[in-house]
Amino acid sequence: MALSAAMRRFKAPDKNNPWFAKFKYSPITGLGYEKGVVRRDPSAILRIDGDYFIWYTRAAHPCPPVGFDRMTDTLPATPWDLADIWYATSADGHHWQERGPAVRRGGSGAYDERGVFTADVLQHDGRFYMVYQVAPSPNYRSTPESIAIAWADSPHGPWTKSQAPILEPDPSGIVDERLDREDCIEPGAWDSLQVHDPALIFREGKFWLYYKGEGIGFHHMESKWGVAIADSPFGPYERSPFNPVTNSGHEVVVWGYAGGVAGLVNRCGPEKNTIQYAADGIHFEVMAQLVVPPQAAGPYRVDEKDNTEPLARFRWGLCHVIPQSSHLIKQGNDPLGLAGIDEPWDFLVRWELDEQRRTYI
Ligand code: AAL
Repeated sequence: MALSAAMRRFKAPDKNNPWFAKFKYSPITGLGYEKGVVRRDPSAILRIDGDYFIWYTRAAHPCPPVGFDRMTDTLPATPWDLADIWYATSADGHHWQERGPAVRRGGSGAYDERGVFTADVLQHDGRFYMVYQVAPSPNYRSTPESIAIAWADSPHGPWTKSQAPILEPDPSGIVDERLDREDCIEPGAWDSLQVHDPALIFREGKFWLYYKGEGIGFHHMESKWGVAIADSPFGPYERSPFNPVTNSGHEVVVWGYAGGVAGLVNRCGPEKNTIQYAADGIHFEVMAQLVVPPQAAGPYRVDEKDNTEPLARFRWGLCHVIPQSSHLIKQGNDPLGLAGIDEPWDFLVRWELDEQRRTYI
């Protein structure tokens, strides 16, 4: 077969690479497209007493987002503005029942007054720890966003929130909150503007909090990941001196495997759309390059005893779909029903590995 140099680069390494994956997408019931409601950024999925549990950002808005210049106390700037964290359960991973709010945004003057969103939940020693993003009010273009934690004895709650965020942006850099990060007075560190998308992993007796950082003076799509480590889930968290631990990546998707940490690095940076692995949780290497990976994937986290291959904790889950960029996952006969959607209400779909299509060629 005649092969271009580009295709030759992929053929040999990816054919039998256990880290390589292609994906297929299908609609779900209960958390699909709904006018007036945003559902996005799902957590990893846990199985508890025979049911699957998922937590996600949910907002009911009077209109599609109006942007930072027109937002008010009730009009959202972005799809994830004025949001709370809700949860849903399912017996089969296809049909979901929305169960209500898990963690709501705080009252007037609270550190999380404008929004709580982008959750991940770790089950550890019989307890549930939820890490998530928080935004104060007012929330302008360049307002700092932080990471907080809540805990519960049952996946149904009630959840107790931390008194204060557990991780805040690096204090370097100066920007007027109302202006764009690129129009700053003084640039800061890679995570000086906002810390986002937390995911908590327990390894080597400590809590490893992976997060996405955005920096004052940096471009919008120049995000990277860092990690901060603590003895207790509530902190204090200490940033790794090696941060950032990736040079790319948007929503953080990480899973423990073989003593190390694997991750789906997507959307941003020179190594976007790759699966990476760090045996020590810090020094990530590219293991496979992907096409059309799920956006903000929440993978089903199998138990440690079933965690026997690289993608065991990345076989299926939910992800969000942003209707405006729906061409990304438009497939064949439009099984997700995207063609009829003309308004930007983000929603959740199911993704899974496409075992039939394991190579590029
Ligand atoms: C997401 C995440 C964070 C960002 C925004 C909402 O996909 O990266 O949550 O703040 O976009």
